[in-house]
Amino acid sequence: MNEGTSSTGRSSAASGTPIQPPASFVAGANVTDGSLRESFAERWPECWERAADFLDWSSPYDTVLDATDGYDWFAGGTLNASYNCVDRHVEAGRKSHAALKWEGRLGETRTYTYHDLYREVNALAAALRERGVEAGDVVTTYMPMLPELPVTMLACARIGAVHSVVFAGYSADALAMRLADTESAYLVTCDGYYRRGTAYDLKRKADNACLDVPQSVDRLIVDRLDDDRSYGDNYVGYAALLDEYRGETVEPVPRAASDPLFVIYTSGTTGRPKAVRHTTGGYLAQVAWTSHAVLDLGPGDTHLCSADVGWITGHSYVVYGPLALGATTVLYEGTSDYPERDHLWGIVERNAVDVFYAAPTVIRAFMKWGAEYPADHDLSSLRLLGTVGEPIDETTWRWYHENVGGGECPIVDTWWQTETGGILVSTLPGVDAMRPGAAGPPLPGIAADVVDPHGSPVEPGESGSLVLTRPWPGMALDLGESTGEDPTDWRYETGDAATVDAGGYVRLLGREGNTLNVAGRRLGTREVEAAIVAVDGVAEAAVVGAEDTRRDTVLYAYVTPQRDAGSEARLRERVRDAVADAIGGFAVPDVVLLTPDLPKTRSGKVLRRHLRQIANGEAVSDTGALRNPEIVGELESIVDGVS
Ligand code: 6R9
Repeated sequence: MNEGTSSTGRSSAASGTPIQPPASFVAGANVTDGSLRESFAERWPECWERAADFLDWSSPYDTVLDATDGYDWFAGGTLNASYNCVDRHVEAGRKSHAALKWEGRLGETRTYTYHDLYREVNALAAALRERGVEAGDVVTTYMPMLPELPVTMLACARIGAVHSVVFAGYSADALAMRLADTESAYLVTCDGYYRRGTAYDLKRKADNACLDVPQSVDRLIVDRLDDDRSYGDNYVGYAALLDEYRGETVEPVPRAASDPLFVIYTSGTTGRPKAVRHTTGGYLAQVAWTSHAVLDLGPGDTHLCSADVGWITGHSYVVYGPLALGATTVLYEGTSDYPERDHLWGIVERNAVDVFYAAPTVIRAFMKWGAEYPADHDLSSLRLLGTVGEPIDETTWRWYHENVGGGECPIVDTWWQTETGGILVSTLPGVDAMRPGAAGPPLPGIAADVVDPHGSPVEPGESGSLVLTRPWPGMALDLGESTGEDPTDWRYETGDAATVDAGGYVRLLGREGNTLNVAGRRLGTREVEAAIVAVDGVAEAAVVGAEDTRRDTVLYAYVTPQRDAGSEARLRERVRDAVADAIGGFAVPDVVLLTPDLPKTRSGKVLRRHLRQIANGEAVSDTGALRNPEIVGELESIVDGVS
């Protein structure tokens, strides 16, 4: 195995061989110190000063971690997130640097320098304050990917209000549930949005949601559709209001490090959405530090994260992380395939994007459409690629590495959750070798184990549950409620199944419950999926277990073919052969279904729960978390057709 630094980083390496980051990347990387994990471990928890140092504090903290009553990170310190993401970059002479670039669905573009952002955030903060918003109040937003969204988040942060961003694709009911649950009396929304060139009404959904909650809701509305519609008495126009306050400034309100910065709901992969609150100090330190150390961002870099701001990934790595570091963040309103399937690559080219961060589902869609779309664009500005949200199989990883990164960009496969605030498991791109399919070791300062049902660490290569065994600054407030304990004696169960290899690399196997017992053997469905996706002509696959009449497990593989995949019968055969070769005959799916798509959450995660119900012939319940509920009926008739 070649463990040395290669000059180009080309991935001619055979499966399983670690790939070193290219020397050209290492030479300019933010973090190149190979002993960081050890030095953090030796100085834990004081090591986390390193993250706090990325921020400007209004008053210094007394202690890095106060564990006397829950986990209070940077206790005694105060700071303001808006000051850290905006003002200090203006003060440092970077006022004319681009903070935020935006591309709209109709091809419009807007650039906000740090100075522009400063003016917008101050004006809105002044307006919100005039309307009665006070520190600690919850302000809800309900809008698509518009620059007004990060502006609103930062304006809230400036006056100490807590934002609750609700994804624009959610229904009126979902918005009402969140408004009521947070007792939020303020809503910033917009009239509508464009999807594939068609205008959709958002205001009607906002109206209905507000009718459904006990409190009265003060509403600002952004005019996106420009259609001269009258909004009625319940709404105040955002643009006109801002014009009134433009030029006013509002002193950033110092917040305790442990004061909540925002509330966000989990996406429903595991069941009912749950409210998670993140802190001002610990969270911001964690996302700034990981944006620096993992995404390798700094002032002068342009970052494109394809996640919607409505998800935690958008909060942490579209808004707070890049802006805390003074980088440029790119927002786009469209989908990645409208007007054409090269839309995202055009954005990368036009904005000379340095770092690109996307979910495997997005990358698999590109793989399905074909390499000609990225090949049509000059992507040479890219320096680093990242993925998040689901396990990325080796085939997709290699496609991404070659066709987007030109074989020259390291890939960081970053594991984390809404509850963790920021990235916790990943390679450091300037330090660690990449092992396609494995996320990497826990980051410096993070302690994790893969354990059996009794809580004992499993042997290398064996699957178990991923647990985090020490708190970290970006942990959600609600995770730290166990009190007075020795912080090295604490654990958080992530709910993910994983293996860890002898080198400490964590390989994620999906949510727990995706591990099956087939013919007396334990089988991670992800392993089977990885073998299937490696087959030529396969774009995506999900494998679930159903029970037959004898209560034995029957494996169902739902396989989405690529364009031009050829004969269906031959593709099924190739799928079966590939699983037999990669894992063994016992793992070969009993049923291979070719499907046009898979049921996915709005953030693109495959919902295997529904696939399991369909395979078992059960009624599919609770499709509220689905982006494409119509696929359920299609899959049911495909399954009916074979059984
Ligand atoms: C950031 C985010 C969290 C769940 C998590 C895990 C899965 C995230 C992953 C990954 C494998 C990765 N997940 N990153 N699985 N490899 N690099 O996605 O938050 O929406 O809360 O989902 O996503 O199952 O537990 P969230």
